[in-house]
Amino acid sequence: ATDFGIEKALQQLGVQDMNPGTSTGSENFGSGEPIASYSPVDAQLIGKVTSTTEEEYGMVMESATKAFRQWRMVPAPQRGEIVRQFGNKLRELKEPLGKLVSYEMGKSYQEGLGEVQEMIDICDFAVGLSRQLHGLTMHSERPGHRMYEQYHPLGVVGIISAFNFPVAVWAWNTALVWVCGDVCVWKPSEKTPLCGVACQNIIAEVLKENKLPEGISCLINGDYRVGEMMTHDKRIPLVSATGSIRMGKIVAQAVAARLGKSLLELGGNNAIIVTPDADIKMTVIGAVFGAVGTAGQRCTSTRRLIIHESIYEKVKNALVDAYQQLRIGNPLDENNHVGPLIDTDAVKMYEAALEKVKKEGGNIVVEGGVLTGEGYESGCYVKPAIAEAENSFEIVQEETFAPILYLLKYSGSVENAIELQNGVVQGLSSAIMTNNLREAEKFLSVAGSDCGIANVNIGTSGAEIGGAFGGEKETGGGRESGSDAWKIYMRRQTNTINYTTELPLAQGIKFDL
Ligand code: UN1
Repeated sequence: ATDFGIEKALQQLGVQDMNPGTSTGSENFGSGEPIASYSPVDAQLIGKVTSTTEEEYGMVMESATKAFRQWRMVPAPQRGEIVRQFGNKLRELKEPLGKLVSYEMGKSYQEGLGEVQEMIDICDFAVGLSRQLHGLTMHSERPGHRMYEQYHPLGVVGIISAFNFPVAVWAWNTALVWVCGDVCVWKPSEKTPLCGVACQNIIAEVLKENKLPEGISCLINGDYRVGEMMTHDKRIPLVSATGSIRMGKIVAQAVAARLGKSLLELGGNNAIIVTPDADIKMTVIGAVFGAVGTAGQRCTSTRRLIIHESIYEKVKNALVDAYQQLRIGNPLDENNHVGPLIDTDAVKMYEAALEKVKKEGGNIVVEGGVLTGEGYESGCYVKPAIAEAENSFEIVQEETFAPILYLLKYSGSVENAIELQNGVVQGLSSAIMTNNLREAEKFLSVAGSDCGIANVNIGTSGAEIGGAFGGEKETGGGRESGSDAWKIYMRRQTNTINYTTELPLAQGIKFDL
């Protein structure tokens, strides 16, 4: 791995062989059990972090709670200035951080850089937002009264993120958290803890340079037990969690039991509808990138293609051709398209899914398989596969975090395709490939896609930060990133002020004393 500059990147990011996994910004703690991070690229040990003990968690929460009282008093545009500085540091460290993302998670270096770019972009967005945390002014029904609403900071926000976007998901949340006047406690995935340490080092430096209190950005590490400390903690009004539907249901119930808020961004089962009017060349690019990008481990990855019968064979053949061109290997080598899965457990799930689709009657058109031999020693490299299947298959209804694409056939009008597309429990991303205006508009209409993201002539993945990101149904309903997603990080207050000497009651009620 040294040939790809990993050692130097780790050094630039301040990541050690052994890292304290708990941090309040200026203080780092490390007495819990170590978590080792092995690269799926070459199975090398990259480094270790300690997991957060209950006592350390208590120290973090004390720090965060205290920092919040101070941070909320800093005017929002000045909070934006701190986020601007953080974005600039990310610009300086884009290459090493992109490299660490690629090496620890396994996505291509290009995608690692893209992920850091998303962090930079959300910082820019948040800086602008820091002057636009607007509420409305309404007309009171009473004379001499003024009514308006305002948004105030909420408190300590808990962030639980997944391995597949080990740095960007935190940033989409925390850049907004900070301009909104909140502080964050972040638990990254235990599969990518060093990305968490690297990010915490970057923000800790910005906070130190600005003599800001520790606790504005906190890091904790560990498995679900550490996550549970946050979901059960009444001092955390909002928990933002990205991950599986299974995890999301546990988090949502724990947080709801204390009437806290959760922002959930869970699994997808994203489809592209390919109609007779589709541009086949664009369809193939969109579908292949959607299915094999990040080795099929994005929550927006394309899992299903719903193809009209009249062009089914043509699209299938074009895909098979395209899959023959794919180069699988070290993601730091820019000649490769597809890197490894995150670990050998993920490989087992990929293999089980392929077995299951065959058992349910599916027909494999591009064979999968685990790669062995030189360059594939980690055992995490798999061949992207394509199977012809039915939407009703159990395995097609599930989100398998791997590069397996299911081809489904539809006949008749686009409504039939929309029904298949919506016929899953997940509701994250969706797309239609068509040059037919009626089909496109139908797909976007009230009777169209039921997903949080619906695209025309674009694939399902690669959403921009400017839009609100998230999905419906079992995807959890949360929205992160752009548009007005910031509102969930604030508490809302309606204010009515009477500037007369009378006290008229609303609804015309008379109450004379
Ligand atoms: C995720 O996989 O959790 O739309 C997020 C995309 C990325 C985000 C994916 N911007 O593919």
